[in-house]
Amino acid sequence: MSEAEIKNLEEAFEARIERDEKIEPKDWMPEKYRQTHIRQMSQHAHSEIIGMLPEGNWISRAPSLRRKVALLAKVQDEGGHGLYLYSATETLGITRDELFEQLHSGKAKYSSIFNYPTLTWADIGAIGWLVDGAAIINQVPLCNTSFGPYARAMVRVCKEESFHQRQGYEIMVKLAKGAPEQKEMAQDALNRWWWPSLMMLGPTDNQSVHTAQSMKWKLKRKTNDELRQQFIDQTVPQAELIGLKVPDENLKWNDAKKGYDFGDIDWDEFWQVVKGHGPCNKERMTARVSAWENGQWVRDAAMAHAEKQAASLQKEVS
Ligand code: BYC
Repeated sequence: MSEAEIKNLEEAFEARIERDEKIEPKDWMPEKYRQTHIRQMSQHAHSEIIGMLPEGNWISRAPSLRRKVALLAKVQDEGGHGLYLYSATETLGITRDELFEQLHSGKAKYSSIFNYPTLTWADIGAIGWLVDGAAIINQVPLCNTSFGPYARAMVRVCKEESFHQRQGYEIMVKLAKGAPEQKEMAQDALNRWWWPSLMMLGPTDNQSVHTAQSMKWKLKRKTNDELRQQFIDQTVPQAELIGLKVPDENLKWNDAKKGYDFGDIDWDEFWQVVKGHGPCNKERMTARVSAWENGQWVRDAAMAHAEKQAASLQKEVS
């Protein structure tokens, strides 16, 4: 294709983005748009799958049958989100095997938040309330993202995330209103998960390498800092309502900006975790890789069954 032809295609593409048209898998798109989507969508899929691990840890130790059923459903939903997102990413011309290879070799990232341990039952409450809460704030704008399959996957994901957030907050409400030891447990979980939840929304806008281009392509509809501010403004009153204290001495309502001012985030900690040196990075990857290896016989059996079915169908036809 000549340079002039490519330029025409690029202009037509930018015009479609400008008109808020959805870009579909078979449409022409710039290679960088395709690669950026593979990067973000696959990281999102990996986060869902790795995110099942810290919570899965508590399924067998949930304090009641009702809590166990709710947690089981939540973790299953996350498996489902991973599957929609892998399928949506595959429409961009990369295979599932390649995506898993990128995760297992450490080439692809997944969310920093899942490298922290779940030490008590209150952590399950804190994850639902804070982590799913931050995820909803990040993902609602993604329902309107420019790439069709990602936007459509996000609609269902967000509906399920809102149930996840409620089940988490409900756990926190119960603990905060319970015995002093239970309230203490809830406060301790909030203390440990608050800052990592703020980090989860990504580096500050002046440190974010991808935001400017992703905003132009309408992949991202809000910047990392905008999402973080929204998360803080939404969550602080929820903590106050149940008598818990957000662990930030500098947190203060700012009437002029109609939002909270907040303390400094420890970005060194964030980058350490992203680079593989968080408290549970090794544990998470080991669990993930061994699940993949131990599941080889299931994939082999499924393939053998599919081949057998195809062969017998072929026989019937001929
Ligand atoms: N962790 O230029 P930036 C869930 C990386 S799952 C690790 O701002 P971008 C849930 C970033 O990838 C929630 N890495 O990037 C599941 C980039 O590195 P590369 C997951 C991070 O993409 C189970 C570099 O830092 N949600 O909801 O414009 C239970 C520079 O960053 C992180 C999604 O994935 C991080 N936190 O913005 C409960 C949502 N942040 O790729 C809940 C979709 C940044 O150049 N993703 N990095 O090597 C996004 O919205 C965006 O990708 C981000 C980052 C806001 C995360």
